[in-house]
Amino acid sequence: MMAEEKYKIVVFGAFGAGKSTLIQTLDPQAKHIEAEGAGGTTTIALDYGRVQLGEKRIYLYGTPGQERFEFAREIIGAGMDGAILLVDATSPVDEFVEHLHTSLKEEKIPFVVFLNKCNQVGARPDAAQEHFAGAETKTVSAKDRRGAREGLEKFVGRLRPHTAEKKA
Ligand SMILES: Nc1nc2c(ncn2[C@@H]2O[C@H](COP(=O)(O)OP(=O)(O)OP(=O)(O)O)[C@@H](O)[C@H]2O)c(=O)[nH]1
Ligand SMILES: [Mg+2]
Repeated sequence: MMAEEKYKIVVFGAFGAGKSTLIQTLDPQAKHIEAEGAGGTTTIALDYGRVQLGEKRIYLYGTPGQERFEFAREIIGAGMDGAILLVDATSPVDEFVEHLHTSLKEEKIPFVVFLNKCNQVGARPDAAQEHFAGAETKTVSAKDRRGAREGLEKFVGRLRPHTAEKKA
């Protein structure tokens, strides 16, 4: 039997940054718990998808972007092997995104910053990149499967697989 490495990767980011879109693009069969929100749907619990990259099996969890769901983010994030901080590059980095960024650093979670919506007019990935200086960043569109897979593969390449000692 082929050895399989497992990874739990959690996607964080502000309301509407594109977390659900990213997971749906990476796994078209992804599942999602949502509600009607202002101007569309919003994640109220989580997204869940799976991606196979060679021998690596990636379990992807998306978190709600609204600030009041901090408790959900804590539960979904428990035992993660790595995180994607998904940032909307069409708007300035705000306090909430900075809070997510600081939390990942404080908890010493390996993370990559995906600068999203780079296919959209008005995207300023350069400004966001400057903000996250020192972190691994990648410009993406959550709608572009190839770029998203590439970014995920590169990031997971520097992680250690999931082990039983971590709480799931
Ligand atoms: N142009 C463009 N639009 C995007 C991209 N990614 C997401 N969107 C759009 O942005 C909107 C919000 O995307 P979602 O994936 O629902 O965002 P989310 O981060 O899951 O939002 P919450 O669950 O409410 O926190 C949707 O209308 C998407 O179609 C992108 O790369 N480019
Ligand atoms: Mg969502």
